[in-house]
Amino acid sequence: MLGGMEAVIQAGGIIGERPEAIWLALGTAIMLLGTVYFVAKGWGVKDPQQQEYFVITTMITGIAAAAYLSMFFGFGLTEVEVAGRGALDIYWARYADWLFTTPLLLLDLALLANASRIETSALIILDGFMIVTGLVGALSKQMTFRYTWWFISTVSMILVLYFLYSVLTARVQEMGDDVKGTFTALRNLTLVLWSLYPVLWIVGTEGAGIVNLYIETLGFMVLDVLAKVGFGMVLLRSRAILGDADAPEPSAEPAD
Ligand SMILES: *C/C=C(C)/C=C/C=C(C)/C=C/C1=C(C)CCCC1(C)C
Repeated sequence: MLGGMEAVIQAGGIIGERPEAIWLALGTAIMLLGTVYFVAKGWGVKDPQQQEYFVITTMITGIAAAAYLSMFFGFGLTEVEVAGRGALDIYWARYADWLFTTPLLLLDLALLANASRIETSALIILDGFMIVTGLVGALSKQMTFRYTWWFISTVSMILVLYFLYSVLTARVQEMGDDVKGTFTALRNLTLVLWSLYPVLWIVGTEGAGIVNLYIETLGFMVLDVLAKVGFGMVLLRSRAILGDADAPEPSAEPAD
């Protein structure tokens, strides 16, 4: 009881010092709830192919929950002295999170589309390059360098998204309606949400500084929750994964 009170007081102190920490706390809670939900939903799954999706998707929200908690505690936070801008607060733990979670999201899509090993590797390497160059940009001390790395990272992202739109989409065309429908929904979700990350970065504190850290942290939290928990909800509840037996029937077929 006393320990609980102390924890609440301490959390209050963190939010008092860093107002954006409220969104990091909320992000931690939602990612944890998502993780628990996916574990519970995947508990009885016996089919190894189905299990794969549950394991990957649960890891995504689990990693994000840990990253959000570390950012809330101020562990995943550093200051970068930027010429003409002063000391910027940079939450580097985001990039550690994304370096693992974005390849896992792509792996879910690649499995769904039955992509080849080489296609999956190309996608994941390009994605890793996007996150690492974004991190270099976030840690650079000159605005010119920061914008240059942002541009390089954004070009990589466009290639990743184009790959989803062309190569993986072509693969899904020969598959059943369940897979096609689920893949298309998740692909479109990914195209829209991922495109917003570089926009938020460039208008936020890492870039032009039009949007302050409080709003930026809220924005990234909403994007992360939709791109991970929202993505997992669509995937793990779909008939594409569960098959006809386990997924809810859209309408009952009368027996003859
Ligand atoms: C769950 C987390 C997800 C889906 C994160 C996605 C992140 C990106 C697509 C980030 C992209 C970036 C750029 C394209 C340029 C600027 C730096 C980044 C890392 C924000």
